Amino acid sequence: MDKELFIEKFTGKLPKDIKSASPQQLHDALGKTVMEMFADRWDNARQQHLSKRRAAYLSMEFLVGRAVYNNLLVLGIYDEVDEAFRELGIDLASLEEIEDAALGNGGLGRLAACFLDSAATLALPLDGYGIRYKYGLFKQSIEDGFQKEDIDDWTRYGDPWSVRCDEDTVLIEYSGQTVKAVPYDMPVFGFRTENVGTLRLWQAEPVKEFDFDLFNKQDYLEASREKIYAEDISRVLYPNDDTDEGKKLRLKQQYFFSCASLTDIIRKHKARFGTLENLADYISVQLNDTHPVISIPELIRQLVDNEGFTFEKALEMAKKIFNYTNHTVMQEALEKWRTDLVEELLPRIYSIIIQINEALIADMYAAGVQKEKTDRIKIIKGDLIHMADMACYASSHINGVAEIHTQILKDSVLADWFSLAPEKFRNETNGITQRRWIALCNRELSSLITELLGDDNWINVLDRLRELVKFADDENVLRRFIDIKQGKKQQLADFIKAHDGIDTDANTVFDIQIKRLHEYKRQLLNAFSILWIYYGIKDGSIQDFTPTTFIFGAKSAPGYRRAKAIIKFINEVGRIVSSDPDTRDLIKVVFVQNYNVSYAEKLVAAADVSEQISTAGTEASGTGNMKLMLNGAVTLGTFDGANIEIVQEAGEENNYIFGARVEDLEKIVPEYDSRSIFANDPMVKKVVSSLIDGTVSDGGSGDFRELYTALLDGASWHAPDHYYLLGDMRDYVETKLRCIKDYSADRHAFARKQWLNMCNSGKFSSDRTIADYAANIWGIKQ
Ligand code: 26Q
Repeated sequence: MDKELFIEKFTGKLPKDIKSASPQQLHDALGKTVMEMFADRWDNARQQHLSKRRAAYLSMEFLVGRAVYNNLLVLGIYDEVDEAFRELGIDLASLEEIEDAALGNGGLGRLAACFLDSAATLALPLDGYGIRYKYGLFKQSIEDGFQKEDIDDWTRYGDPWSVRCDEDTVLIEYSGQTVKAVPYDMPVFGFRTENVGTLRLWQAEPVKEFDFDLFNKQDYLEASREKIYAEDISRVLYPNDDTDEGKKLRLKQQYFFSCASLTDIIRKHKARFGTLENLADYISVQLNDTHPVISIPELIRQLVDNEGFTFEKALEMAKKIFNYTNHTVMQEALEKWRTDLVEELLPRIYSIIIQINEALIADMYAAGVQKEKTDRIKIIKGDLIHMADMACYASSHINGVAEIHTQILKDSVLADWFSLAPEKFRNETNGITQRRWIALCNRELSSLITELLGDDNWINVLDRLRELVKFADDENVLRRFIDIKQGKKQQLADFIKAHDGIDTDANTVFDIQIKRLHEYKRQLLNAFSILWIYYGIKDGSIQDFTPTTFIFGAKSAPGYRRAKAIIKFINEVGRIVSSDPDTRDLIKVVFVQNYNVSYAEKLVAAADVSEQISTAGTEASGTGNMKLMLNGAVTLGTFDGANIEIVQEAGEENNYIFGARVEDLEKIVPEYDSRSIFANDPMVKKVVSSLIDGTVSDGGSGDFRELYTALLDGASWHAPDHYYLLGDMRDYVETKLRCIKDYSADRHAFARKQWLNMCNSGKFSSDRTIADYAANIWGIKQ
């Protein structure tokens, strides 16, 4: 980078008195400068992508987080820009005030962002398509222990990392409404390559801004109606990451970006080839869960209605073009749309879905499939359209996101489809990008790795970390590793103090659980274990407990009552242990506010222990587990999702695994009686009873009693203790206590385990995942 030129361009965009510039102004000027500097590179890469077979990743969520630091890092100009800033007397760290782009809920959205990073870095022609929500995932604060939500206006101070492309606007038609989809493109810079991917996010706008006739007739509200109604479509990200509420606006969102993206793909193809006959040879479309599955009838609609293809030919092409990834085994999350809703909003799409359904039934008949089975897998069942069945029927490849998850898909969730088309199924174990999740967020540990390996090409080839296994018994290296971890813990403690106003002690064990709040992820079990330890210290059954800070970061869907009650409960447990002089120096509970990508970067680097405690068989994969491992944390977890593969790579002896496994649960569940555990294990009884015995307060809402009842009596929609908290509790606490004891008993032996986790995390690079998708699903090349 030419530093002088950079400074000239950059300062040209700032007020004369640079020191008076606000972080927002600095960010805007920096973003624009970098975008200018790399505009040609991006242009070239775009042309390249269009010249060969390429893939498109369709996702309702891209949880990209903060762009600025990551872009500087991957462009290889971080240090130079940092230096230039210092010469100018300004601080690069002040840009921490810039909002995260939280255009996703959690794992599925963050995975999409990691995939784009990896594909760009591997010089693969992959581009993302999604929605440019005006408001991302809500901003969370904690008040009196309760979650409060506020809007997340992420572009409040501008968005220098996007380019609006009016010329590629698409018109989207619903019955009774037409809106514009205007694309905003974000560059996805590859690391050490000229390749740049594009994330194209569509924004909804009215065809007509304002109706002057109505205005003149003094109907002011009506004059702006069309605008408001259009903009509603991309106004806000749905904050649910599980249950399908079947909301009309969400269906509109799905159709909005599916139609816009396919139109874009078709336009570009036609511009290059003048025909669509060879479309399937040049494009592969990945459907990120069922959310974009309406793309299937939409592609067929465009081919048939606009391009003169027969339905049969269009369906055959769709089957070649689409692939489907499933991210969850929860039945509630498999999307189903009411036929009358789809018919009312998208009549033509509805008629095509009927045709696809008929084609499916005819195919099954011809193949001699029994009627009962066809009835189970057909797309329209009763008055519901089953999006996962449509995806399975019209996709070339179907994949799960970890070995165990893919097995569960084959055995149960999609068993009928597996029996009909086993060749379509693949496993693609998730991964994370090591650029953001260590090189950027843990520069200290990265420097040590680079020094020991002699160069930094591990940032492209993460498997090279294995070469560091030999240092596991090197006192000196371990000492430095421990010091780095200590430094990251102190940085986190300082940040928590500044951000949340809470004191923590970096000399304690940092035990961290960060993920969306869900019953199946069992944050409640973690809270119970802390209470257990508290009571154990009080009654003397637990002695010499090593001081530990239990850190939680999680957002609950705003309408998910139990999850919100669990947040309050965690904070109540925190209050109890901190207000008791017997424990206040031993246990600290911190629930950080507004956990997001940027907070995650600080938390993963500082963790000693990674809590991954979902009920076996419920977490499809998990990706936070990989981030914590990569930064040298041990996993305290169940045999679930990618934990299984983590332990396979890093060794069971270097992690802390507990609890029932899927095969155990299959036997246990039919006869499971949480009440008998409650009655027979006094400590289980004591901690669970705390929900209702006056120990803690839910502010009079009755929510804690509801949690209690759910554990012991169940509810109309589930059996008692559906997620097996009581069953796993004793083993969990014992394993946790052993883990914490190991930490203080021999800090070096524990650091050795942590080190070995880092060394063996190479498999979990999303570079590996993406290389596999590229070779085996998309058929795209560098
Ligand atoms: C569906 C219908 C209506 C409204 C919302 C939804 C919805 C939205 C988001 C359903 C699911 C999601 C997100 C799911 C998700 O993040 N799953 C996670 O995906 C990760 C990446 O594969 C896995 O690692 C996690 O295990 C899985 O929970």
